[in-house]
Amino acid sequence: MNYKSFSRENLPFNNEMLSFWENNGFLVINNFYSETECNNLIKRSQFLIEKNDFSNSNSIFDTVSQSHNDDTYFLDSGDKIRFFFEEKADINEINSKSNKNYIVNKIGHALHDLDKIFYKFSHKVELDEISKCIGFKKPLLLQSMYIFKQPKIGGEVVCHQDSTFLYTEPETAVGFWVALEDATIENGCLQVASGGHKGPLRKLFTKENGKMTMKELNNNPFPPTDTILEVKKGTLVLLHGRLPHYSCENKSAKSRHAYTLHIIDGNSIYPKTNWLQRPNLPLKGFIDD
Ligand SMILES: O=C(O)CCC(=O)C(=O)O
Repeated sequence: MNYKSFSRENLPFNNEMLSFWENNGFLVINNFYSETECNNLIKRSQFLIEKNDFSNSNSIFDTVSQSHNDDTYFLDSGDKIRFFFEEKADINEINSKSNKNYIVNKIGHALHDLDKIFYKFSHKVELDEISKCIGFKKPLLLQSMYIFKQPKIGGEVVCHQDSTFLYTEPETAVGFWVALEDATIENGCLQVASGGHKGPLRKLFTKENGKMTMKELNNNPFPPTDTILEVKKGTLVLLHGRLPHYSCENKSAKSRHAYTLHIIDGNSIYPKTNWLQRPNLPLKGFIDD
């Protein structure tokens, strides 16, 4: 499906943006971040990788096999900065030392609070305004991820709804996804099921008896991901927590770096059964109180 994108000049939301968001469950805002802001974040991710010692790490992030789900390195990462590898990367001693920038699939999940460069990128007054325009009373930044989609080996992100993993009562999760490099069909851009946020939540990733379980809530298949979001560097994409979305493997020679931030409303209940818990790091809004 073709879709309309909007520009920074349209902010804060006009009526057309609001009705696009309500009807489709996503919204694309071009040139939201400058080239320099994107480059600074890319450089920072490289710095964080260089600084980190990977010799004892082996946590792979793979949404196909979901092998990370029982992994305490992953499950304890909600209030930390942790590094996860590509499933197809050759994680050996040499690559873990001298090819570090190529083997990482993503960094998560509290970059927005713990790193000063990511903090600045994430805590923006315009993001606060957008969240209020789409109905948030008390936006809280819950999770951040730097996703690399490495050339040739960048893994698929299987079709999912974000509320499966970041559940509140009532459901409030929204994703702010930023292209740090041009995202195309070749390097694994986002693909969404336009309007699919109006369907039910299909699954819930929940802690039961101390173990994470993927519980089926509704077995209706997702509608097809009919909209390919090929976007330029600096574009911001808003994703409703119920919107089915996916990105394919990157078989091309170009990486597809992206940064994604998920927020919830502080006026909702955040159950203890969610995988992401931040016992030592209270959630914050976009702007300092
Ligand atoms: O960047 C991707 O490929 C997937 C991102 C995603 O699923 C999300 O931000 O919720």
